Amino acid sequence: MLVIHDETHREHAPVSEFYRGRMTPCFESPERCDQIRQFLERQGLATWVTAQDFPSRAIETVHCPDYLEFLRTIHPRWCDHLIQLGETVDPGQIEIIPHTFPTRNLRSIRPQSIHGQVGYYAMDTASPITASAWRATLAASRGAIHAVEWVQQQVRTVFSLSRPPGHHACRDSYGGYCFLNHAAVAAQHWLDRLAEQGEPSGRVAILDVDFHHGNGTQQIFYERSDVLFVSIHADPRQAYPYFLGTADETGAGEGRGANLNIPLPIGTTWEEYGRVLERALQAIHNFGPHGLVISFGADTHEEDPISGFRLRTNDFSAMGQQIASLNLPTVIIMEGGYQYSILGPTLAHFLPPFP
Ligand code: SP5
Ligand code: ZN
Repeated sequence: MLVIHDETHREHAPVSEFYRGRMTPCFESPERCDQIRQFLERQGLATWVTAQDFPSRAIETVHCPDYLEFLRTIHPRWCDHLIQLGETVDPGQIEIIPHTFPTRNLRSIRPQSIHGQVGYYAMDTASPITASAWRATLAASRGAIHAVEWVQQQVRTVFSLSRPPGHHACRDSYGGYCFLNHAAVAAQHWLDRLAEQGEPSGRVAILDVDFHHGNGTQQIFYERSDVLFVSIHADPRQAYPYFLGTADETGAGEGRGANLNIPLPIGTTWEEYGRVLERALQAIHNFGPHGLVISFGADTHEEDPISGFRLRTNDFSAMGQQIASLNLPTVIIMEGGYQYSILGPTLAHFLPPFP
């Protein structure tokens, strides 16, 4: 398996997130990628490639300019603000977390205040912005773009091993540890490349098998017919992101019918998961895409500390086999998964069925 990886992610190492009314350790850490890399290396399962920069407009297409400007500049601006208040600041130690949000009864207009801006673009208090969040998330999106370049070169499957994850990031908001939506970037870059190659009516499917609903990916493509979004996830009545991900969200406008959510209850085992995966794959097959992007989360594993499904390590072989039987050029993007010890074994079961 060709695996794209870049060490830049290590610079983004958030220490704590605000959760359940207190600061708690952040599980979304560099150790996640380290564990997977070491395990795949030891098993001889990967051919490693470093993420490179390719000319692409995909990030600018799926995200808003003001949001990208915010992500790029917020950390230094926040540090300057603290210095002006007379604080002694070590930027490497500063993590930004919002405290006020433009909910329904306020006006959702980008405010002047730096505190207001963070709340304006954030969806939760559990996604700290570190000094290197922008560099790391940009490197991860670069990996996704590079992965698409490889599947254009006759490589059937490419895995982009990266973090922070991406599927909760919307056109202009961040959350769930995600800042740029790498799966959306990959799909967009793929369509752009198909158009360049004389295929203006290209189609790409995104299959999201992370435990959490990929609200960002859904939002980005909700009104588009060229991208089918299919997600199997914990019922939002029981799990993050709480406010999106029900089965009646099927797309709008041109995108009507191009969004399929399959929510499952906490406690779901492979028996039920494998059945609904068949349904998801049938929908992708019917869509007839040129390529497939997988948002892969290892947080469906029974040992994940923040989730609630009961998949076992072996089940990921079956999952890989089922998805690989679609026989499509495939880009796999790393999303969640927080039990460090099972991350390597889980990927080592999921990846091999792909050609
Ligand atoms: C990509 C992904 O899997 N994001 C998941 C985001 C879920 N965040 C909401 C739950 C936060 C739970 N954090 C527990 C950490 C304890 N220190
Ligand atoms: Zn997740």
